[in-house]
Amino acid sequence: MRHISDASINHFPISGAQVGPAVLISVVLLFSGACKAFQATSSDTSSELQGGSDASCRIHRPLAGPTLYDCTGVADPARVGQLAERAIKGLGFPSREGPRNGDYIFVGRYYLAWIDNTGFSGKLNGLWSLNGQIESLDFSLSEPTHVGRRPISMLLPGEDGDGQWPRAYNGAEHYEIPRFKNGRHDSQAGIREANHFTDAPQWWRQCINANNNPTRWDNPIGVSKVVLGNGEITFQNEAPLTIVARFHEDSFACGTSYPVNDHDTTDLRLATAYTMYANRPVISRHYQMVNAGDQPVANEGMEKLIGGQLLTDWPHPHYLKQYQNYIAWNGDDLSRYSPLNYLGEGQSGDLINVHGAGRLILSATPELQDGRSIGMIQNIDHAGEDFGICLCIVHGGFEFTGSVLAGQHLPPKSDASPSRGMEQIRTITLERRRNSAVTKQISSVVLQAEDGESDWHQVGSRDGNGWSVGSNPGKNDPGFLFHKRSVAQAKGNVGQAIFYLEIDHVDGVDEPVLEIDLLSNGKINMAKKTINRRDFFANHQLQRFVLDFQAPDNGIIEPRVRWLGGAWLKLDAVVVNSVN
Ligand SMILES: [Ca+2]
Ligand SMILES: [Ca+2]
Repeated sequence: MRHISDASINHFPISGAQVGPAVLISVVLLFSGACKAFQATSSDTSSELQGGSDASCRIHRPLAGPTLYDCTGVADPARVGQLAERAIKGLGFPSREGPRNGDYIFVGRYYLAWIDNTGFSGKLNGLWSLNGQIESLDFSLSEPTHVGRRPISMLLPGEDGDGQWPRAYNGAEHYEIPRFKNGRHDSQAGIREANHFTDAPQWWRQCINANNNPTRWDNPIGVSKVVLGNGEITFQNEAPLTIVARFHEDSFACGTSYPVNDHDTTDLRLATAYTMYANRPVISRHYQMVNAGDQPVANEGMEKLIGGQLLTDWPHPHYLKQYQNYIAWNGDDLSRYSPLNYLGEGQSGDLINVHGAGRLILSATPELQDGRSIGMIQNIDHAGEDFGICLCIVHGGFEFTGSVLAGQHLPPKSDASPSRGMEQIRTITLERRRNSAVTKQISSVVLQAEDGESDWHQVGSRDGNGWSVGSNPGKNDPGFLFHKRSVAQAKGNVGQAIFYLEIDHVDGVDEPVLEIDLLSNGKINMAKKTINRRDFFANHQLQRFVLDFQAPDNGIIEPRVRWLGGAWLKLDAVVVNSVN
């Protein structure tokens, strides 16, 4: 595999632990039509270019933490920095994996976006809808917690605030191009990125998971560039397409340059860009193939770029982001969709719904609502291209799916100049409410662990703001750290129970330490999860663990935490949020 980006590693003062509130605003630059182009960083793989004129965006370039492009028009830059900080913290990622130094945050009137450039290549890994009100700019979608409201990303990574990546996707967007050898489908080409797959089939994991060095989260992939325009900023990336999945024993090896036939390869790159707008609730996604090698690319038929954005987990969609509820094709009129039962019960294969081109709107709510409705437009329809949705149970995501860049024919490079194919654009639309319908409130109950006595707690003791149980292997019997507390629910409510937990040592034996579950009316176990020691990211740091549910009947649900008898653990609170 060719790493264009290796030279840049030493230039970023990367320290994953420094993403935080105090560092977001340390350098403020202003660019406008009068400013000259300037180099953004000391890196030779990332640069900024002045595009149009009359733009007025502030650039906050912190010593640590992502570079912030503030195009909101909000007078107080600290206000925008606070929004970015809340968005970053709300994802719950370990500092190395979340928004950090080397990455970009864009903020306009209608959205805040995390463009990842460490471990991923110019990828939109977080997207938050904003209310468009300059005087009181705020998130459109957030949920109650026991310590204020948490903004919720419209994309899958970190949507639950528990620092989780999609289980078998590279961040919030995937790309793949089928490759053929010996007359059969041999493998997939794509971009090798940092994420690791958990329960994907082995032929996907073998290449993606080959590099398990923690430093894989530190590096840019390919070459990135930021172009400052007129009321818009474009985040570009160009990265090599190499083999990322193998289907046969004799398939092309992981990381092989793009095979153009059974024997020859070429340096084919995927050039992508996101254009973000200061005053429009849309995002343009650009795709282009670039041949920087010596062999011609002559793709036919199925040889096209397959991919799309990951909106939410599947079959566990975020309770406020059930985009499968309502759908509109080529118009504004949402109709009930819900092709599958909640949590995909009975689903045996991926459910795909695609058109050749057009406009698609998805909504969790019957009327468009900021942060809970999203759309996509694909204009061009080359032979065999399509776009739509996949409720993909195999890879674990609800995605905008389909394909672009079909039938690309690219000559080899000429002298030093690569040949470039045509550019194709998809438009992501952040659909917004167009009437004054009242939004249904989230119902929220906070259960503080420090409240109650032995009736709530079988083991442990009050410990400041929570309830803890000490490590005493071999002596303590397992028992409930928290139980017998109920929250009323109406039949059909969907929601999430959020457990705020802490451990003393992450680095001990990686064994099960806790079980969390949810009972309905004292008997039906709606959801259950076993938590291992190394599911915690850091020592003595509060971390969210969540269980999704749909109430099967009117009555009560009981969130429980069962200690398995080994490790020191502390519960701060359990929050139960739901909507109907
Ligand atoms: Ca990253
Ligand atoms: Ca507490």
